[in-house]
Amino acid sequence: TDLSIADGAWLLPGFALDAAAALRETVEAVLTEAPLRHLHTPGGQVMQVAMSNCGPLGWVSDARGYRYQALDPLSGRPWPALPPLIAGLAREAAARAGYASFDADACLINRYLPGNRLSLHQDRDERDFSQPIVSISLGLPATFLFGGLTRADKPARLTLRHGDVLVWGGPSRLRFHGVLPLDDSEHPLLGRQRLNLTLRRAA
Ligand code: MD3
Ligand code: FE
Repeated sequence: TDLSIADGAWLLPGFALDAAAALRETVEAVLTEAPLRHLHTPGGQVMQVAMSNCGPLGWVSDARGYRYQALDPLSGRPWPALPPLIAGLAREAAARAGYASFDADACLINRYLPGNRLSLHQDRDERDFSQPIVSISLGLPATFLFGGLTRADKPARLTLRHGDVLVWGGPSRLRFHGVLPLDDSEHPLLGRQRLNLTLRRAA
């Protein structure tokens, strides 16, 4: 059963469960072409969460700032193609949450190891904030924080489990959000990690 998290934001518990094993293999194949790496923030910090991308555009961060680009800076080649399995699942999830015809052009892959966190931030590097963001969680559970439209709004907590899908759109698209440090345990399919796929319309 779908849960309304906030205005325009939906949790679809277990929406990706049936596809999880195929998703894991698909992501592994992407990561052999575009390995996970620790990006640097414009402020000079190294991000705990390791990242890669697939699709026409990939999100990167370095001393010059945050942006989407067509080429993987590690290889100089285009990011791996967006696998139809991932694009299709994101489109179905968005439709279920009321966002018809979601057409992602960017898939960010986030890998959390025990202890890794993602500090509170907004996603605002995309061109069109009327397009939702779809996030697919695999592996170890994480405590997700979602705040309001200003950093000062005290965030609420939500556990994201293996196979859960979140859709953020409408008035919630620019909410502050983050992830608490990952607890150490073992997931039967993913081992000691959490993978998050975040699908966006960047351009
Ligand atoms: C709420 N990733 O990649 S996904 C990110 O679990 C990011 O890896 C987290 O935040 C993760 O930018 C959270 C859920 C999510 C993604 C985008 C959002 C929630 C959001 C954009 C607006 C509001
Ligand atoms: Fe985010």
